[in-house]
Amino acid sequence: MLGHPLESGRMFHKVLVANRGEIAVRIIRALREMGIVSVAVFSDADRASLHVRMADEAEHIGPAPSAESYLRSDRILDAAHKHVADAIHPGYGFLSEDASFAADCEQAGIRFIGPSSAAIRALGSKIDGRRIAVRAGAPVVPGTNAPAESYDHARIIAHEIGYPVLLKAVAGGGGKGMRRVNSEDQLEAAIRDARSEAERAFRSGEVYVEKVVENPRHIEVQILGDEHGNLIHLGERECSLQRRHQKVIEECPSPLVVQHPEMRAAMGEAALKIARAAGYTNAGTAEFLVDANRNFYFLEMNTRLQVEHPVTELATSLDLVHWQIRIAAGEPLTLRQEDIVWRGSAMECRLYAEDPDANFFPSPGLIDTLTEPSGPGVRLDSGVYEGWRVPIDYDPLLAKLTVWAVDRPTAIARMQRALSEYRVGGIRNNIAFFRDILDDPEFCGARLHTGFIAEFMERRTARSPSPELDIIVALAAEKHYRERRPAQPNNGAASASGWLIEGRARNLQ
Ligand code: MV4
Repeated sequence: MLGHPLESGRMFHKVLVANRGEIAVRIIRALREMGIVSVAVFSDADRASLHVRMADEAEHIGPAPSAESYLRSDRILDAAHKHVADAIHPGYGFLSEDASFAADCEQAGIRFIGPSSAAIRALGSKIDGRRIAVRAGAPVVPGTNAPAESYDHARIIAHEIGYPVLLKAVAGGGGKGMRRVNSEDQLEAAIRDARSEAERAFRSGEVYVEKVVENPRHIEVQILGDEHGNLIHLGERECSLQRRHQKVIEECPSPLVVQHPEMRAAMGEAALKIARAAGYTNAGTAEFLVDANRNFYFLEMNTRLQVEHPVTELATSLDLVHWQIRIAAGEPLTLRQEDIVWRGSAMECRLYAEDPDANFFPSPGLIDTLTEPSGPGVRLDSGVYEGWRVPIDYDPLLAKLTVWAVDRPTAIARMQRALSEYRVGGIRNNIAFFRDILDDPEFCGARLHTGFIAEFMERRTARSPSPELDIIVALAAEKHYRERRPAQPNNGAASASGWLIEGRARNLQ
C-alpha cells in the first residue's frame, strides 16, 4: 500500500456501509478504489443481495423489516465494533439523516461519513433551516419562521402573507403534513388535517405557513465542505420531474440554467451562505423552488448523499463518494471553486420494480432474465442480478441508469438507446414509461415543472392508442417486409432487419 495516492496517516482502513441495494454497491465500489476494506450489513431478506456479495466482509443485523435491521443503530454499531471499522457510511434513507445516530457514532469513536450531528439536527427542522437561511441572507419563500400556535395565529399570518398559502410540517419532508389553503374558509379544517398527518408521520404536529409558489421548478445545488473551512458548490440538478414527491428523471445541468447561466453562481452562492451559517461539512444538497420569473427560494438542506448524485458526477468528472470519505478522514478539499467545470449533459432514470399501468404498484419477485445496457456514455448503478428475488420489504429501486452526452438532445437519444438495450424479465418495471417521457415533446422542449408528470399522465391517457392496433400495424409491416425481400441469404446483415421487425412486434405484445 506504500505510495497509494490517498494514503495518509488518517485515511480509514475499514468502513462499514449501513445500507443496502444500489447505493451500498456504489459505496463499496468507491471503497475498493481507495484501497479501503468494506463491511456490508444485511437483513434476512438480503442474504443473497449484490451488496453482500461485493463487500469484503458482511454482518447479519436482523430480520427483514428495516425497523429491526437497517434502522437499528445499536446493531449497526455492534457490527462496526466487531469488524473493527473506522467509519460508517450511511448512504441515503435509513439512518443517513438521523442526528442521534451520527452522535452515537461520534460517541463510539467511529467516524460518521457525513456532516456533524449538530448540523444534521439544525437542518432537520424545516423552520430552523429557514431561520439559518434568513440569517445567512439567502432567499426563502415568504412565510413564518415559527410554528403556528393556534388557529387565530395562523389566520393572522395567512392573511398577512396572502392566499393561497401552504401549511407545512415543521419536522416534515416528502410532502407529508402539507396542505394548500386557497382561502380563509378552508384554513381551520386544513390545519386540523395537516396537524394530525404530521403528528402521525413525525410525532410532531407543529405546522407553519408559507406562500404558495405556483407550479415551481425544483432545482437543487450540490455542495461539499471539508473540516478546514473550505466549502464549494458543484452546481445544480434539475429535479422537477417527480411523481408524488418521488423523483423520476434528474439532470445536470438544469435546462433552465443553461438558458440563464448566471443562475448557477447565484444559487450556488446562496447554498454556500446557508452551509457556512450551519457549520456544514461533507456532502449536502440545498433544495430550491424556482418560480416562473426565475426567482429562487431555499426550501431545505438534505444532509446526505442523494440518489441522483451521479448526474453531478458525470457533468463535473468528480467522485462525490471519494470526496465524502476523504473529508470524513480529515483531508482538506483540494478543489477550489474555480476548478469546478461543467461539461455536457447528464440524465438519470430511476429503474423501479413497479407497474406504471397499475398505478405504479410495487412489483417484487424473481428477476428471471436481465440484459443490462452499456456502451459509450452509459453508467449503470445497479443493486440486482439475474436470478435474484427483489424483496417486498424495501423501496423497489432496482438501479439507476445515467447517461452523459455532449448536449441534452444527444443525452436524450443516448438514454433512449440505453433503455432499448435494457431487459428486466419476471417483474414489472418502468422502462417503457421512461421511453414515453423521453419521447414527449414537452420533455424534449425542456418545459419542466413539478406538475409535469401529472400533466404527462393526462396527455398519455388522452391519446391512449389501442395496443391491438399497434400490434396489427407491426405485424402488417413484418408481412410487407417478408414479401418484399423474399430470397435473402441468411447472413447476419440481411437478417438484422427481420430480427428488428420481429422484435418490435414482440415488444408491442
Ligand atoms: C412548496 C411548493 C410550493 N410553494 N412550497 C413538496 C415537498 C416539500 N419538500 C416541498 N414541496 C413543495 N413546497 C411552497 N411555498 C411546492 C412543493 C411541491 C414540490 C416541490 C418540489 C418537488 C415537487 C413538488 C411537488 C409538489 C409540491
